[in-house]
Amino acid sequence: MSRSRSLLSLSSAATGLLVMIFTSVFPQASYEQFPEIPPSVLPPALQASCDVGDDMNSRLFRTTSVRTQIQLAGFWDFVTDPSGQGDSAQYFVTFPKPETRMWIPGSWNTYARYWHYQGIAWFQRAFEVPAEGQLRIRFGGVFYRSKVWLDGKHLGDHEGGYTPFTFVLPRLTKGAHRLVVRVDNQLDDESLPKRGVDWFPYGGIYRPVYAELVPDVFIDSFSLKTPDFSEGQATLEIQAMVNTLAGQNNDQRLELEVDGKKLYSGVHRLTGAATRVTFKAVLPNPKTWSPESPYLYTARLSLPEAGDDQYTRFGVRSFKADKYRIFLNGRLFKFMGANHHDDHPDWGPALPPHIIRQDVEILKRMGANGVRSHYPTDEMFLDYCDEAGLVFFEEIPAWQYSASQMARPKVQEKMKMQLREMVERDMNHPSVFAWSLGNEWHEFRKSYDVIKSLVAYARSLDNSRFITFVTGGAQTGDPSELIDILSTNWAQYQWYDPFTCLDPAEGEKSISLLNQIHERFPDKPVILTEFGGAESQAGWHNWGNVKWSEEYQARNVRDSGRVGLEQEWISGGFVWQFSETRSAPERFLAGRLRGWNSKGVVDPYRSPKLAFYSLQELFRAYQARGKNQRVLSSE
Ligand code: ADA
Repeated sequence: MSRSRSLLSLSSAATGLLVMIFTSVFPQASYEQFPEIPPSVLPPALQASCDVGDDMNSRLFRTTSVRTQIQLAGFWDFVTDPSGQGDSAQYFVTFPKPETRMWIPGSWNTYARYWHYQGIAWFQRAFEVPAEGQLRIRFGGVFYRSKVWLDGKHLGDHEGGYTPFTFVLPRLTKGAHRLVVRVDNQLDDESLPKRGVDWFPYGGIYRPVYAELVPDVFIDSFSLKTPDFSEGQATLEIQAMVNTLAGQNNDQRLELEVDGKKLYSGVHRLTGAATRVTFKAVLPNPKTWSPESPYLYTARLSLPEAGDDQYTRFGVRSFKADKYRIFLNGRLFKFMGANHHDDHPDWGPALPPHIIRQDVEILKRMGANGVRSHYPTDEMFLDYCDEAGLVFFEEIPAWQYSASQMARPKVQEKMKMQLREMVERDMNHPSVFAWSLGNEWHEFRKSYDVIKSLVAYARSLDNSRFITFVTGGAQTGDPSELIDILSTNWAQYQWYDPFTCLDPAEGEKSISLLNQIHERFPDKPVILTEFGGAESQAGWHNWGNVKWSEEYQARNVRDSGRVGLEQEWISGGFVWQFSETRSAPERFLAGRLRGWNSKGVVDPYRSPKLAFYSLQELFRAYQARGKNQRVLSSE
């Protein structure tokens, strides 16, 4: 008895000693210090949005009240075509015996059988059109190249994996029709992203796809800007593309309602197949959108005589830069955010609505007010950002191009196309803060003229948002003059050097490099677009200086993030990264734990790592100090 008791006390003394050592080495890692997580941190709008109202499950609101829509999600016939014989064998006329039936939206790379498959694949499905008329088919996202046929007739091609594309078929008969899609997820040196990019090139029809019957005259798209507003009123600037079958000229009445109230009615002359229509309207007593109070309006644009309508949501808010500081609606704004990939071990990039919603909820629990992605994310994700008050930093997937790649006209053309498709799709989201031209072009100083023309192009698409590109490491160069915000990926302690450790001297060196940005451009805002990247094996703990441990990651994340919030001239940043994500096949064994980029602050299934709590503590402490509430005029 006494022997076991003394053993017990000996072991508890040893445990106590270990705990003492542990807590003195990692004072921030003690669980008692982690703030409690409230049951729900979502704003009321997000809590109420279970009823998405959109039968196509593509958005959080219905996009039309008059068009008949046809859901094309579901099982499609699927066959791979590694040798590329499908074109000459005319799979679009006679589809071969399917290898399997595949659930759409989805990616073949999430199926065990096609886990590694990069190549060509064919999809087929039949569907019913309930009445004769003009049919518009919309693909939300197909990775990466696609070719589409309807009833054996080639409709067109699309390149680019993250933006929607449509086809309009005049006078389609009532009854059964057959769609065939050829998809190729092989990347190369001129694709966006390029081959070897640090995320997985999941192949497939992975975002919502549907068709709808549209009248002879219909609204193809519409954007809504709120350039000026005061407490009394906001000016709405509307731009719509109205299409006319066979291009007849005619006059059409357009009406705009906001939250059910008519704000505009006017007749416009339509000329040719597609006419750009612009007009202004006044919204009285506007409520503003912000992370604390993300107020959203619903607008409906209609063609009452032609019998068409389209809905969008928008917010009234203004981001302004005043020297190196960013203000949202006149209050100081610093990012406390995370980089997000549309990626999940079970769903790949085809995040279903409940996972999107949960990711947004986790970000809110972390105390985040922002998100960044390397490419246009899922449209529903942006809808949730609008509702939850997460400010979105949006980019085209021009990732780590060399100067010679940037110099190729083909690459520039594709970059412009991606920019245009991204801006057209996402223009109306109040959450979207900036358009980024790309990430970490290591030789960007050699690409001045190319960058200049891309910046001018981006401004011509949308002059109401900041334009930027992201540098790898604290760097500036002459092209930095061209942009509104200096965006830089930075960590206080480096990760890739095999001998790196959480060494204060190394930290000071990185900070002094960072300071040089502000020394050269004292009047431009700086954002740490990626901070604190360090990989950790979830569940593996060790003394803080040991690479791959959760402690190492937590410390790097916290220290780097703190610099972004405490340096007056830095407008905060985004941790690299939200969850662990599957990396490119080329990187499977190159410094990537089991082929995944393990720098997530939550693991692939979204369980929190220590780094999540470090950030939560940092972000909440900053919020508690009320720093993001300082007003422009009192500065
Ligand atoms: C860069 C890059 C990311 C990712 C990261 C990493 O910062 O922008 O996409 O590759 O490095 O994990 O190394």
